[in-house]
Amino acid sequence: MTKTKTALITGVTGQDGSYLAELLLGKGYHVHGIVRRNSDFTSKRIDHLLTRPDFVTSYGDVVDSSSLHSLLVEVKPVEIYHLAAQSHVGVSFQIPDYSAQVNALGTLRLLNAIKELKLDCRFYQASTSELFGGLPETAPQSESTPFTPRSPYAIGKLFSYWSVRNYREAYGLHASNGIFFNHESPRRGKNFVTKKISQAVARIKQGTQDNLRLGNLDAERDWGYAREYVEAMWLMLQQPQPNDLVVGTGVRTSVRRFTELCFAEIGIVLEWSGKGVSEVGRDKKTGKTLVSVDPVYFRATEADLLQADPRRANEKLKWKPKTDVAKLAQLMLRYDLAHEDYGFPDEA
Ligand code: NAP
Ligand code: G4F
Repeated sequence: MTKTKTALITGVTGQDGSYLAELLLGKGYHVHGIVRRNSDFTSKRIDHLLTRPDFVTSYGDVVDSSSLHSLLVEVKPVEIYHLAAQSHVGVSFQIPDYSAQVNALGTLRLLNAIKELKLDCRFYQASTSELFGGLPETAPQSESTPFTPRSPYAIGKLFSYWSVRNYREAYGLHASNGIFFNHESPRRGKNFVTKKISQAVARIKQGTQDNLRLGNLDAERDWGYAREYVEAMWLMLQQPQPNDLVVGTGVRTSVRRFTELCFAEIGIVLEWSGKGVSEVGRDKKTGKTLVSVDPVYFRATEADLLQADPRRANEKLKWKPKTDVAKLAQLMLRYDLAHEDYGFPDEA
């Protein structure tokens, strides 16, 4: 009889955590999710899983070593997916110390607990394209592109990246960094740019919002679909050897273009005029200003251009994303037209 595998997910209430939990449950794993204490429930993305006997959650926090240690002893996972983070780059400029506590030291705490407990498990760390810093001259970015992090978020994640490599080399842990480029979905947090745009466009269509204020329209990102990307996380832990791999689509799109794609879904063609903070996007038919620039969303330092060179991961994992950015904008917009909040069934 084969023994059921138990996987532990930190950040299970987040976008990726919820998709990963679904994927692993579908593969027959027992899934144990770590949930941090908040002033209210944050389980919207996993509510549909909470009644399953093979899905369990416990309170824990990656800034609390004792909770991590106790959970590892109790759960004895064979795979750990460490997704918990203060994941907002812009916000990390406002709470740099906390962002480092979570994004840098949180990983170290987990790695060290695994080492101390001599736990026989595989470890995935949610690394990020933000490590590259988005300098246009380095694009597209691969595993061999130098790291030039440009935010407290990215600097914390760089510490985590090297901690994973160090524990792998020093103690032989099967620990991997998934250097993932941006991935979005209807479950994306509402203060990330794609979801902010798709939700605003849906509300404009429904007459409950007037216009949309954005920051840097020129920033370019390599946007994929989160539901697909969690499979690459799992595949990384199925490899005989741990590795650090870049995962993305290889295609870059500006914030301005993503905005156009969403408006096109409701039949509006945007016409842009003005420059910098004076730039606006108007409805070509009516002339109404629908998009304007608000410097409050600018970052002190920006990653201008992130575009993956994902060839190594495609080859090693035999995996490629299927959803392009136009399809992604469409599925997010359609979801937001039908739902005011997360909830299920969603985009499937
Ligand atoms: P997300 O939706 O913001 O989810 C973050 C998760 O971390 C949430 O479950 C959150 O809990 C939890 N968390 C935050 N602080 C915590 C703490 N101190 N202790 C325990 N849990 C904590 O992020 P995501 O988009 O799913 O991303 C998952 C991971 O991948 C993150 O590490 C992110 O930095 C990384 N990443 C994401 C992308 C992307 O494009 N999505 C790309 C590269 C890397 P609450 O629900 O209570 O807030
Ligand atoms: O959606 P964003 O906030 O995502 P960002 O900063 O690229 O970070 C995301 O992807 C990373 C991987 O590269 C992850 F590691 C990280 O955890 C997170 O998931 O911003 C995307 C771009 C930025 O250039 C930002 O300046 O959009 C620009 N932007 C323009 N207006 C805006 C806005 N971003 C936000 N959040 N809100 C705006 O109004």
